[in-house]
Amino acid sequence: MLTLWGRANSSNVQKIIWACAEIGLSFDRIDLGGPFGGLDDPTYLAMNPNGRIPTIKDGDVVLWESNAILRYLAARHPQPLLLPATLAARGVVDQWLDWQMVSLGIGLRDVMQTRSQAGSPAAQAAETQVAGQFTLLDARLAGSTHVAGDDFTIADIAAGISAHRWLALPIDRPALPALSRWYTGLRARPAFAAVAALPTR
Ligand SMILES: N[C@@H](CCC(=O)N[C@@H](CS)C(=O)NCC(=O)O)C(=O)O
Repeated sequence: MLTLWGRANSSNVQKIIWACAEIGLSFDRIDLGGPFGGLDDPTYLAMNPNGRIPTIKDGDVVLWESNAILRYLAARHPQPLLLPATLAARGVVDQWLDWQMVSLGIGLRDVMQTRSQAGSPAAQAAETQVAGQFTLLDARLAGSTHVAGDDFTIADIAAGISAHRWLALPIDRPALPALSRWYTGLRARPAFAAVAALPTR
């Protein structure tokens, strides 16, 4: 059985919970990080020297970095198809996964970290930056059913978790109709129920 380390309100842990639900994969989850601590435990650091969550163990395979875990799970469980077969289509999935991690995810982290100073220049700058990234995604989704093309992939899981968190924040947001249409579709997926009720903070 797969083991997943990480607290359930972590966005990066929620990506893995959602992917497992899409695949129909059972797992044991061990709370770690935030109020649970344990990130500097030598046993944990031996698995994940970066001292962050999530980490998974699947048989002899130990992996950290949430988007790498998404790629692994999708490749290991080819049904349902969460990662396209052709190199070109996989490249598009990778492109959006890397964008989610570096541009969207970091921007969203800055929004979360400045929430206690709402209205401050730092908070406003973080909100403007991340709104720009979601506007970019909205433009993409205006011409594409899903993030990486016609089909639902792990790129939708990564970006969808970020959107789920952003849309739950009590902040001003631009109207993004294509993003709204896409997010409504994600929420309607049966597997989304695995994360819908989890706290986003
Ligand atoms: N790029 C890493 C980021 C990992 C990360 O920063 N995780 C956060 C939670 S989302 C964490 O470990 N925070 C420390 C904590 O929970 O105590 C990934 O995607 O796995």
